[in-house]
Amino acid sequence: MMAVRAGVVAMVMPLTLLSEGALAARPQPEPLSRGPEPVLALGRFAGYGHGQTAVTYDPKLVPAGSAAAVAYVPTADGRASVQLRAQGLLPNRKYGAHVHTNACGAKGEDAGPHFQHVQDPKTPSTDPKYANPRNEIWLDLTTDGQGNGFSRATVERRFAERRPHSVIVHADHTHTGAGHAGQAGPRLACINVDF
Ligand SMILES: [Cu+2]
Repeated sequence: MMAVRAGVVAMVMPLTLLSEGALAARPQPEPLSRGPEPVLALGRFAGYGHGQTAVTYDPKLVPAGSAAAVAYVPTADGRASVQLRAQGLLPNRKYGAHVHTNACGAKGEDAGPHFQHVQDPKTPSTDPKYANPRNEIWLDLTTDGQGNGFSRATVERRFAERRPHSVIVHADHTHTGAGHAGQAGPRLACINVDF
């Protein structure tokens, strides 16, 4: 415990000194050109309610009290990474997950369709030309023996004017064949993400 605390102090102290003393005396460097800020959503699953980040619609498969984190990290090459981490789900189970257009609501359907870079004129979109993991963001995961899971997807084009608002967790891994591409069974849970 003491060693850890000493280590943290050692890391923080020079930064404090720099910001208060040395840095102020120097000419300020040119601001770095930066992309959009990363976004992190973090919540424990519970029933729907105003301001609830993580909503479960099926507590048997996504138990109340289990948790999820979604990170959206723009990268220097103009793309972005989306990561989903879940904790406390059922052990050794496959879950589907995607980025959806709307915020979480009282029902799973409220989150709307999958976010698509190029929008399928037909709804629901089950054409693999549109419903595929390059045009959509798929975050399927398989939990370990403790019910923990992780997945990551690359977003080829960063979200701009048209932004998604949630990640939906589904009962099955995502199908890919024509006629049912993108489908992954019932909507079990939803995480609001301010992409
Ligand atoms: Cu979905």
